[in-house]
Formats: sequence, C-alpha cells, structure tokens
Amino acid sequence: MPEKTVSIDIRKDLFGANEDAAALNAEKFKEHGIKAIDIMGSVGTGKTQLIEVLCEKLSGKYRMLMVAGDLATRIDADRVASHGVDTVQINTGTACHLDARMVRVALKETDLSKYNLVFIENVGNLICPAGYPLGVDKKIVVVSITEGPYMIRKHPLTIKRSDMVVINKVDLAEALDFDVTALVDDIRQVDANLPVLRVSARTGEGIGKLIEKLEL
Ligand SMILES: Nc1nc2c(ncn2[C@@H]2O[C@H](COP(=O)(O)OP(=O)(O)OP(=O)(O)O)[C@@H](O)[C@H]2O)c(=O)[nH]1
Ligand SMILES: [Mg+2]
Repeated sequence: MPEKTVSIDIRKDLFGANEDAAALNAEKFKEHGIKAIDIMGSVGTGKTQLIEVLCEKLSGKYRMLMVAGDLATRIDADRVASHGVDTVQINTGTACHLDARMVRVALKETDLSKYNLVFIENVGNLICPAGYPLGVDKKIVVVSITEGPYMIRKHPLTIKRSDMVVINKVDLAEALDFDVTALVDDIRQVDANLPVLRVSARTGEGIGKLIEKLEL
C-alpha cells in the first residue's frame, strides 16, 4: 500500500461545523420573525441583570425567550423566569462558551412561533464565545468597570467580533475612581466605529438609549 498522509485541520472542521449550525439557527429565527441577541462578557459583568432590566422594559412590546449558558445550575434562567419570561438553560459542563449546535439542540423542543425576541446569555468569559457565532442578529459584549482598566486592551478579539459594547456598572465609577473615558478610548482603538453604551443595570441609567441602539 502506498504511503499516505492525511492532514486534518481540526480548527477548520470545528469552526466549519459551527458555521453550518449557526446558519440553521439564523434560518429558524428568520422563519419565525425572531430577533436574536447574543450577550457575551466576563463572569459577573451584569449580563443577567441587564437581561432582567430589558425584559421588564420590553414586556409589553415583545414575546421574549431567554437562553442561558452556564457550566452548571439554572440560577440565571430562574432569575429571568421570575420576570415572567420563558427560559431555556444550557449547562455546558466543561465548555467555556456556547456554540451554535448547543443552541440548536436546546431549542429543538421549543415552539419558536411563541416568540419574537430571544436573548442568549453566553457563558461568562471574555475570550471563547467570540469564536463561535450562534446565528444571531446582534452580538453584544458587556464589560464592567469592576474588571479593572485593562480588559479591553488585553481582550481585543471579542470587541472586534461584537456589534456593540455595553459598559455596565457606571454607578460605581466615582466610588472606584474609575476613568470610563479611558476605557472608551481603548474600545475606539480596537474599532473606531463600534457603538459604545454606558449603562447601569442597577439604577437604569442608559437603558433607554441601549434599547434604542438595539433597535428594540
Ligand atoms: N453596582 C452595580 N452592580 C451591578 C450592576 N449590574 C449587575 N450588578 C451586580 O453584579 C453582580 C453580577 O451580576 P450578574 O447579572 O449576575 O452578572 P453576569 O454577567 O450575568 O454573571 P455570570 O452569569 O456569572 O457571568 C450582581 O451582584 C449584580 O447585582 C450595575 O449596573 N451596578
Ligand atoms: Mg449571568
């Protein structure tokens, strides 16, 4: 038998499969007239609290579903469910991000005709989720001033692959002597045209503007 070498590009294979699943998700969302938003960001930046606030503000206007990604528990799904919103929790076990196939499998049994807005809270992580498009309309990244001043410069990839950056917890800026303008400058260095919103999911500051920018 002649000697044979087969090169397998695992990355291409893996990411290619994700792209295929993302296209199927996008098709499903479109079929049902659903606007889907992927919310990324490090652990504890306020992703769930932001979704809770948005659910409260938008309850009269949209039929919403929240998909929560976490390694374990359904704490976040339960928090959002307490606002009367339907939820699906995905427990990834070991994976530091959601991928498009997980979302597809998780929504298989869900009657999507009941919804027209889907929030997907990705696993708390500022690196991995950026590599796995889910087939959504918008990817937003939530950063917060409690992560320190260098997280944008250290993690440009997620910023590059987002449609919007939300700087949360601005209510703490003064107490922490945090320079929000410098953080905005860092974001501008990565992408000069990216929309940047300053909000507080706790006080409600900036939430109206965020809803406007998300075209909701
Ligand atoms: N001061 C202040 N605290 C906030 C704000 N938003 C969220 N928090 C608090 O920050 C903590 C984390 O908020 P979560 O909404 O659980 O954050 P998360 O990004 O969903 O966290 P993971 O899902 O674990 O990655 C909670 O104690 C919130 O009450 C804010 O705007 N201001
Ligand atoms: Mg959360």
